[in-house]
Amino acid sequence: MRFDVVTIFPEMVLDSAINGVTGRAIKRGIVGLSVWNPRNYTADKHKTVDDRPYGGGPGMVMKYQPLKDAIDSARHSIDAERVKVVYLSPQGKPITQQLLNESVALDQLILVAGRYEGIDERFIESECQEEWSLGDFVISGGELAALVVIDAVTRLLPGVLGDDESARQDSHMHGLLDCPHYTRPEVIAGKQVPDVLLSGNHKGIKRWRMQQSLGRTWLKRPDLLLDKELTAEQQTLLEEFKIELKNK
Ligand code: 9D3
Repeated sequence: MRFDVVTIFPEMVLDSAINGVTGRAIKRGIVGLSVWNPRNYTADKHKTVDDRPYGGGPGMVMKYQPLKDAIDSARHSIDAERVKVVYLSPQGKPITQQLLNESVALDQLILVAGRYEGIDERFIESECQEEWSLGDFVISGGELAALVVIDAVTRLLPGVLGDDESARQDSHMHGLLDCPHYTRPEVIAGKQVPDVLLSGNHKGIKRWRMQQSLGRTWLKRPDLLLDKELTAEQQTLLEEFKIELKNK
């Protein structure tokens, strides 16, 4: 899979993506990453990528032509069948795991990162299939959003994570929050590691972890439980969690 990021801050994307899971996937050739800087596609001597908004108002708007020439270079750089162009913007559809799952089948994902007040609407209409957002808060540009997408999609590609981590990821994509984790020492500031985790009872541990996942989801993110069918066993575990909580 190939990621292409259209950005006036290419080093911001590359310097980050070379680390960790994404960096390893790039080195192993599982993913490709290229950056396309609209500034390299300007025609004037000042390399102008932005201009004043029609109608007035504060801020600047990214010009159509440097963006268009940059994205055309990205498109023509490989012969990909399944290509999607996504504009990262505060007006976009909120990114969810489900949205990202649908992207793993692509050959090329072109991510357009805006700066300033935004980009010329005609570029969005003619070149971008979708608009994606990180959520209802303000950041300064689309680069961090592009990095989030690259990281999250790369983790889904076959061979990127080890078998262990893949299996864990699968089980965690089923819409519940994670259970708590503990490592040595056994006591920290008077707080004991839960007994069951030291018991060696693997069925008991599995049951406890599922119960914690259910209970924490109910406490912290009840919205996640609304569109989720719990098994009879899960319902029992959650009821038991609620009773234990009351008795504390
Ligand atoms: C303060 C400027 N805002 C006026 C109400 C508009 C605005 C323009 C450009 C807000 C943010 C940005 C830059 N943001 C992104 O490019 C962006 C973003 C975001 O800000 N929030 C959540 N997801 C994303 S994805 C790209």
